[in-house]
Amino acid sequence: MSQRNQELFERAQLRIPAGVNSPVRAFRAVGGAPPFMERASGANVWDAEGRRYIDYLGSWGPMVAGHTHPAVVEAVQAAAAKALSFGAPTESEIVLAEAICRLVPSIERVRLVSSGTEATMTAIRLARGFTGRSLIVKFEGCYHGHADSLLVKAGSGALTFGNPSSAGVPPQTAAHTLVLDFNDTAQVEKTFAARGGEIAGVIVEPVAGNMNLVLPKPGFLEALRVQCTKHGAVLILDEVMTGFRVALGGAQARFGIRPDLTTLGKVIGGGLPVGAVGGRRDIMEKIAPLGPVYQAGTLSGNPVAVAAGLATLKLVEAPGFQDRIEATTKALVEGLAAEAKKAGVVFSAQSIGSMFGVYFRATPPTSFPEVMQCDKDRFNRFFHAMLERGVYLAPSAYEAGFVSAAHGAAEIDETLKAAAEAFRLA
Ligand code: KE4
Repeated sequence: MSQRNQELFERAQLRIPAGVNSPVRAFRAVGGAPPFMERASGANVWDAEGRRYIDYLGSWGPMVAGHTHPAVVEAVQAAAAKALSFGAPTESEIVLAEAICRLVPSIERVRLVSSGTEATMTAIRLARGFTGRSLIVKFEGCYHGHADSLLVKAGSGALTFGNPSSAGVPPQTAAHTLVLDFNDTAQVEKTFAARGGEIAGVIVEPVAGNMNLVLPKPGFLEALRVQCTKHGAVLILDEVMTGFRVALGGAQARFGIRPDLTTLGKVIGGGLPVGAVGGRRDIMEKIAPLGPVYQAGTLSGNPVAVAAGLATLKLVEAPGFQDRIEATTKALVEGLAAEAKKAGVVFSAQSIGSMFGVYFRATPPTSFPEVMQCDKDRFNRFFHAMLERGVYLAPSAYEAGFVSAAHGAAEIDETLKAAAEAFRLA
């Protein structure tokens, strides 16, 4: 740990709990102290010591076009020079709403908010308000932000209510959340058979990225669609992470699933605070001031943030953008697996779009229990060996990684060279 970073970390902890404004940044999962970042460009970030890293975090997803893309910076500067915020409607919000509806056809109406948490919190409130029911189904290992109803872990046994996974969430709140096993289609069908009439909605990451990357098994998402339709429950695809990243139209386009509601974030803000909840017109028209489901936000649709999002979406939908970034990500994971094999390390990796997962396990996990079998300690040693060699991976064995359009053959080669050494040290 360099001197300057250490000083900043100690100073930060005097005024900010754990020295960070979001828990995962504190490096508690991987150990050690986090480098404090100072500037970024393209595929790279530099810390307070001027050390450069190839960045596979990309701010946890938003920086899909690469850091400080000139078109995005220019759009932000132009918007900021006109106004920082109105708290009144602007044309740019209409343009972003129209773009989202065009790129994600299941979204007929959309409300902009300022974070993914606000989007998912609103989506479950809409599901409850629309159906008049209270029960929400989520899946262990999926993360949807920190709204009370979603900070719930599996209770004992699948059909019992959830237990709070955070202090401060009343058991009465957790009682309205049922936590099932991701990819367990039979369990979903059994749960709906037993309690379908009570279920307001199901919220799922269509491709899980918060327990590391776990792909949906064939039939799993389809079963959610069938059961929600059959029992009148609202199917919410949380595409905050997968939106515009696993495909231009998100995971729903890639897997051919039409949800009732979709939540978005990250990419649609291009690094600035934007979230969105959208979907079926009849559900969205339940939201205030049209309908009885209240929701609001001082900075919702902020013109500077919207400008960053619009400029990013323009880049993302350019011809060939998705194919190129998917090919780069594939080259990364195939190269990592090859280096691990040469080093004789039990390892696997996979990617979808420009999201990827690395696992110290012989095959990619297909469920939360299988993720838990990964060798976390070995990942942590690998993480630090890569960091020391100028490669910044997500600081947890249970997070996905992200490639941007600014990553190219040179970055992949440099990463694989670092990995060749890091695997021997892990
Ligand atoms: P935010 O409130 O952090 O903007 O979004 C919450 C959220 C909702 N849904 C999904 C699928 C998400 O991945 C997230 C946030 N992702 C984490 C990364 N694991 C954000 C990083 C952090 O918490 O600092």
